[in-house]
Amino acid sequence: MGFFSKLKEGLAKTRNNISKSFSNLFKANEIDDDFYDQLEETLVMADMGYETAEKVIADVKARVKELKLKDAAECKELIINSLRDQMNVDDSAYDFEEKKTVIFVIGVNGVGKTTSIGKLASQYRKRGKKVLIAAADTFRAAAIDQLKTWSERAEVDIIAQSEGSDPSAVVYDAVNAAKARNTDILLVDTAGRLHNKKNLMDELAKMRRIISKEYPEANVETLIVLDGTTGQNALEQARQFSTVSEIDGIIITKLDGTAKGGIAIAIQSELSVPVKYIGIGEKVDDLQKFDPGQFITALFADFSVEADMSDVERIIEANEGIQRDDDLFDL
Ligand SMILES: Nc1nc2c(ncn2[C@@H]2O[C@H](COP(=O)(O)OP(=O)(O)OP(=O)(O)O)[C@@H](O)[C@H]2O)c(=O)[nH]1
Ligand SMILES: [Mg+2]
Repeated sequence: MGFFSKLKEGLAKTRNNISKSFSNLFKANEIDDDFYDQLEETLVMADMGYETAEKVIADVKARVKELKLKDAAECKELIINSLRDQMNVDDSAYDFEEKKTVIFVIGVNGVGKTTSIGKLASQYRKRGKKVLIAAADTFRAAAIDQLKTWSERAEVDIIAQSEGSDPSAVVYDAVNAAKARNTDILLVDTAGRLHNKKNLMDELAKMRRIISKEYPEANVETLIVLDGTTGQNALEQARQFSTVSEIDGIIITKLDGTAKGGIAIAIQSELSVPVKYIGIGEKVDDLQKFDPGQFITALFADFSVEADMSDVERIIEANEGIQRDDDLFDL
């Protein structure tokens, strides 16, 4: 199954929620205050958040006025397009992949940091990059073993020390190995931490200092991993982390099987940090660059029984430059 089909399947529960309330929304005949109230409720119920809902509504109102629309059903595409616009990712978001880069992967316990590193390592390696991973989560021996398993699966080298060793010492070793081996991308796995655990945040800062001292020519990219099944909590985590740490991008995991997939839209729309990758399963290929057009198409694939497919096709067409999986049209 291709990534798009899997994404579509993974978002089935979210889509189910949305489908019902969206269909109801368009049963209204006129575009009036009630319609907008109902739209707000629909978006918020779908975990897209108040801020996003407000932005979409302002946007839709302006377009409705401009196009002199009267009929609620005519707003369907406007809403979908506006949601997609909320998620635009800047072209420069992935520039780091082409540089000598150290990627720090941070986040709270169990969100999918180690798994995402394994998947990214494999994908970068397959693209011809020289990849190295560093086991800087030294809290548990199991964490180091888990990363070793991923390094074998991804066929990339790993730098690790024993359980309980100083994470900064691991980073120091890894940086020197990266320089000696002419590594393109060094991925650093870190222990799960909360933004308010000062010693752990200090530890992160110390690891960063080692990089700037030992490997100043490297680009540093900090990615925070958020668990998509936790809905608004995920958004809150990203907010709080960004007050104490630099964050260059977000990885949203576990978008398979959650009913809270709308959170991806809220995160992208409400934080000034882009969502760069999404995870939709535990296998190595179940992580890809976040593609707003693809995401929206998957989310609204069958939102209204009476929607003609041309709606979806037009949305895809409006999405210039999106990667078209062959199965993207397999709606
Ligand atoms: N379904 C699904 N499971 C995922 C995804 N990403 C990670 N997981 C699972 O989530 C669990 C936790 O993943 P880890 O990668 O160990 O998470 P972590 O953030 O490294 O956890 P700690 O190191 O304990 O803080 C594992 O069982 C993973 O297989 C995903 O996209 N979808
Ligand atoms: Mg881990």
